[in-house]
Amino acid sequence: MAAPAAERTYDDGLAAPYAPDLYHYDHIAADGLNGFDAIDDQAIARFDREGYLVVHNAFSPQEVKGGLDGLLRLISGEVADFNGVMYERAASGMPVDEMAPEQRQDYVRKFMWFEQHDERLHAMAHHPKLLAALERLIGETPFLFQDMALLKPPHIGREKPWHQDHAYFQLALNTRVVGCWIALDEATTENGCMIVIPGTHRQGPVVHFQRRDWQICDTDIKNQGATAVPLKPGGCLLFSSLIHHGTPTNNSGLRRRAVQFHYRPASAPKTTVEERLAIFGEEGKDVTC
Ligand SMILES: O=C(O)CCC(=O)C(=O)O
Repeated sequence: MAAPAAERTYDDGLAAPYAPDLYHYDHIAADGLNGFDAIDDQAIARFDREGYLVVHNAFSPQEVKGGLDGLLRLISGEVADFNGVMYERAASGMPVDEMAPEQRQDYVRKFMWFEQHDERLHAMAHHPKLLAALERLIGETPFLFQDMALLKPPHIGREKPWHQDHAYFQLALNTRVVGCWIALDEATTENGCMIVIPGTHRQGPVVHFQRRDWQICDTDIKNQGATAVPLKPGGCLLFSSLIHHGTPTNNSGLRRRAVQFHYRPASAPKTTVEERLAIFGEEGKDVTC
């Protein structure tokens, strides 16, 4: 059973209009690697320079199907101790409880903390080749500390405004954190693929504001050189937690399901919310949005 309407959780961001050029990009990522085995020293150097790496065919069609089946199983409500589904606000008047999971997924914004609840999703997050690549990027044993998926459903899938993932994490700024965003459908510039601004991870932290989301102020975004990262199912984007990135609204009729995992060095100590906000928060800072 899906959660009854009263217990349903909704995305707390704001689905509001934004400037048409906010997600303008100058390039389409064209320098992807073919599989995790292709990550060599040159690729690691590119990651350090640009803040991201594109890996095509990182997961097999069977693994992608397993991931999608896993998400549908979690949406169906049959996993009793899983309650990490968050719906788009646009679903608030919809009878999603009466829908089959296949239809219900088109109202889901977000999954949190799911990988422990489905062995196929767990296997993606702990894929040996992914972990080996992460060990090289991070410089020590990677530790999965967050799993999260934005499904960005057709027509209603809200944007994820420009941000740095590190602004969400209780980890010291010099902690090498790598995100892995895996396309389960084809992600295109029409249905809201990832857009990154290469090199911005080297500019340090940017103050975030609570606007349509916890985000970088729209007017602080300098998206010259922004690069869209379309991916086929099974392709993935590895990216620094300090790179500026975002995704526009899905105005298309196409699904754009994806999962995302974040890894830190196993030895990295945690900091506090206060320490994080002293760096990324607006309070006490002489800046406006
Ligand atoms: O999946 C998306 O649309 C954006 C994901 C993302 O940037 C994030 O969750 O930090």
